[in-house]
Amino acid sequence: MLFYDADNPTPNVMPVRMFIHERGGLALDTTIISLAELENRGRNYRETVNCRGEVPALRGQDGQIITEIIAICEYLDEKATEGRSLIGDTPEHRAHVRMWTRRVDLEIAQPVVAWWRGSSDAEDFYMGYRTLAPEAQRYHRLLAEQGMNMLDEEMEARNYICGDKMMLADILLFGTMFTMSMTGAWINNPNRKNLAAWSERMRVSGSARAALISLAGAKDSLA
Ligand SMILES: N[C@@H](CCC(=O)N[C@@H](CS)C(=O)NCC(=O)O)C(=O)O
Repeated sequence: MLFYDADNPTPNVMPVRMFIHERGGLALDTTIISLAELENRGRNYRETVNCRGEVPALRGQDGQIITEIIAICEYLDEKATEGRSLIGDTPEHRAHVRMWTRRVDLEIAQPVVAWWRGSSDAEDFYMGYRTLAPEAQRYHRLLAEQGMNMLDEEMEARNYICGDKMMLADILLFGTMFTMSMTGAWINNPNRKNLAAWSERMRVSGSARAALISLAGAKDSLA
């Protein structure tokens, strides 16, 4: 399997990197695609890997290309030869984890990314390769704040989003919030006490720290 990673821990590659470390039992080759040099928007990458010009991507065991964070993580979870499933061990558990993964993606992660994509930094970064909506930036922040307020309340007396263990929902949300909070301090509001405690728990975890460097750099520690 070949993982198409980025040159930085971006909101979309960070969750996959973290998932791989936390899951265990996965042997992958990694290639770095330079977003800074727009390699992902070049014809070669679009024609041979992802026609949407995005990372992350994964070339699976049969050569098939898989994109979209959640699809990649679900595939890797099934392919792992040891470690702990981060999706769940029973139909009920998997349904619970998938429900929360979808909620945090729709209600927080996507609005947070859309908020950043409304900034002038994003306009410079994408150079016209994405249709951006700067006029909706404030709306996206308010949507994300609403989602985080709800989750903060729901996480009273819970260590992780789905209960007592770190699962895909935690990894997806943390990867986005952590990377995006570098430009948006509002994302980590300490007044959302449960979410702040969860975020700190996630930040100090071994998989979050390992995910700060690319999987190419971390290859030895994965072996
Ligand atoms: N829906 C995709 C989103 C992928 C995505 O937006 N990736 C960003 C990196 S964080 C990207 O490739 N940005 C560069 C660009 O669009 O030019 C997923 O779930 O993986």
